[in-house]
Amino acid sequence: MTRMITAVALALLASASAQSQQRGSDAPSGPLNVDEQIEQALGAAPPQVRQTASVRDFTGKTLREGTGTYTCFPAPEGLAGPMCMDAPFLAWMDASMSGKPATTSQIGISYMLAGDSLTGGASNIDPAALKPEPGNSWVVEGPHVMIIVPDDALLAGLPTTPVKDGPYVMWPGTPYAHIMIPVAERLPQRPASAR
Ligand SMILES: [Cu+2]
Repeated sequence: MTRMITAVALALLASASAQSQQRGSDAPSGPLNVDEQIEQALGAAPPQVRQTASVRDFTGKTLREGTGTYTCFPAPEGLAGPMCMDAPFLAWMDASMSGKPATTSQIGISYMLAGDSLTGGASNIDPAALKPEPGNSWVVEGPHVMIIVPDDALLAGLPTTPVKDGPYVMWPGTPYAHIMIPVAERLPQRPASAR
């Protein structure tokens, strides 16, 4: 488990530092302290998960020991947002972040009830994209839940673009396809020229 998280951590850190360099003087001031990281991470969880979740940072360090099955992470800078995931989703996330084939034998669930960061989000078509580019379908989603399934045939029939009126598939046709279930209003979008 620790090794898994470390791999996630390294990939995310690499993305984060690339983003900071690109942002240059617009970079937000200073990193969050531990309490702020915990608070941000738990912001992704519903109340009952918030009570029991573990919190880790992207170096693999445990910031808060939990008693439950969910693990919450603060937002990687410039990408996505804070999230709380169960064990199958955590394993899948590690594979997707390190570019390995991501499969799961079980349903995996991740809460992102704080939504993406305003400076985060993701390309809906390219799992490796780090920022909005023309045509890469970058979406800054509001509060949502994500689900991975063992067999992509189960995704058939869902929209494959980030529609605004219901669930859709992110990263369709890739090994990293998953269901996005928005539960509140979508956030303002980042223009493709944004740094
Ligand atoms: Cu998400």
